[in-house]
Amino acid sequence: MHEPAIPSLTGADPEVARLVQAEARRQFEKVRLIASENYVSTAVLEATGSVLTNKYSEGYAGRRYYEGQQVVDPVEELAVARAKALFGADHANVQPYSGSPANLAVYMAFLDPGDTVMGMALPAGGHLTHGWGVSATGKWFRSVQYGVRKDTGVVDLDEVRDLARAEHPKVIFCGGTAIPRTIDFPAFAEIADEVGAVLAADIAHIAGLVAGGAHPSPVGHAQVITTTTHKTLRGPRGAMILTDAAHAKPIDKAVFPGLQGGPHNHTTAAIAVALGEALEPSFGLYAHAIVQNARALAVALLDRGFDLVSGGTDNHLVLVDLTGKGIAGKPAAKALDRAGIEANYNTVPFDPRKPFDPSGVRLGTAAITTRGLTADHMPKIAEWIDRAVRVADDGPELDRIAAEVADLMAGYPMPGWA
Ligand code: DSN
Repeated sequence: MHEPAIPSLTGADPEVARLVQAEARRQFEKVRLIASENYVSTAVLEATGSVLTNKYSEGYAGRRYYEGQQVVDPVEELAVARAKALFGADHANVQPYSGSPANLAVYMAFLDPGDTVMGMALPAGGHLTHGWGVSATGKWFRSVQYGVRKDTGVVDLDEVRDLARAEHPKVIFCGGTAIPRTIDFPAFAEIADEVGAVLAADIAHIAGLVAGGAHPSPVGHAQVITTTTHKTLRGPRGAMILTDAAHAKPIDKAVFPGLQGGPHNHTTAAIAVALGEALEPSFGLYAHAIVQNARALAVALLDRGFDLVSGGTDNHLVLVDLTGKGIAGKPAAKALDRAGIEANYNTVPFDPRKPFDPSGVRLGTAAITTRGLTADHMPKIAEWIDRAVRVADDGPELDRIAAEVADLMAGYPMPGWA
């Protein structure tokens, strides 16, 4: 049953309530390996579902355009203070609705349309909003894109330096969505500094690892840091922008009134709760356990003959190139899903296939680590993945794997399910 219980919803709208219960059960029974997903705590769920959703509060604490901010102001101030304390940043803006709006605020703050931005190409592991062609950031700005080295699968810092010297971007983005290795923030900072660019580190995927000391921090290297709050950081769906003192004002102006109206105060409260949880010493143990699990999963997959981009992982994420297994990413992800293992198909660097049916699947360990799985479980998960991609067309066999998966997960509690 969904936790907290939803009796009012069940009475008022049984159709939606049934779907919410079904989703909670689905999340309980599966091995969830989507690298950008997690399970929030019941406290975060309660804050998200609170009456704070009823309030409008354009502006910032003490400078709002609507009255009645006696409660919302301290909520936002708490979230900001906790964000600054957790990451050691000069300034935090907790209002961006999600990761893409947070990144758009960086453009709004430091670029004019047509100016040059540099980011990691989407198929190499970047994000749409780092200047990829189909995104507004690639259409309305002049975008130059870097990738990874073909021989190592790791960010090509020589290419980054050469491109920056040649193209003089005003903003350089580092970070992305499918980068299994440590991001070298000091090296990016040196390059940005040389060409006079603002360095924006998008740490959406690794924010929880940074907070928990399991990945180096960009603070002190990147003037601007964007992150979602719902991936490894384990908060509600939302985002934050951290800056040094010199870049605070343009970012605040870009978020409001530049791009957004009223912040989602129920989300702000839930972000404050999640940041409070991340400030607890146990969160450091969680962050390190995520990495241990990803490393163990990578080793177990390599033992079973899977090719991994960059040969392994330093963080929460494993990018599997399925070319050698004779199956494409999309049918593999669909077979895995039926087998109770949730993943997303993903391009791999230099992918000869199309983005809607690419060569890889992306796996992450943040959610299963929240459930309490350890490195000892990873060989079993690799075995299930191996079996599922081998029998991708055999529905009954995939169902048998799903039953085994559900059996394991039944022993590991899920916040949000009682
Ligand atoms: N959709 C997110 C992810 O899965 O990485 C990035 O925006």
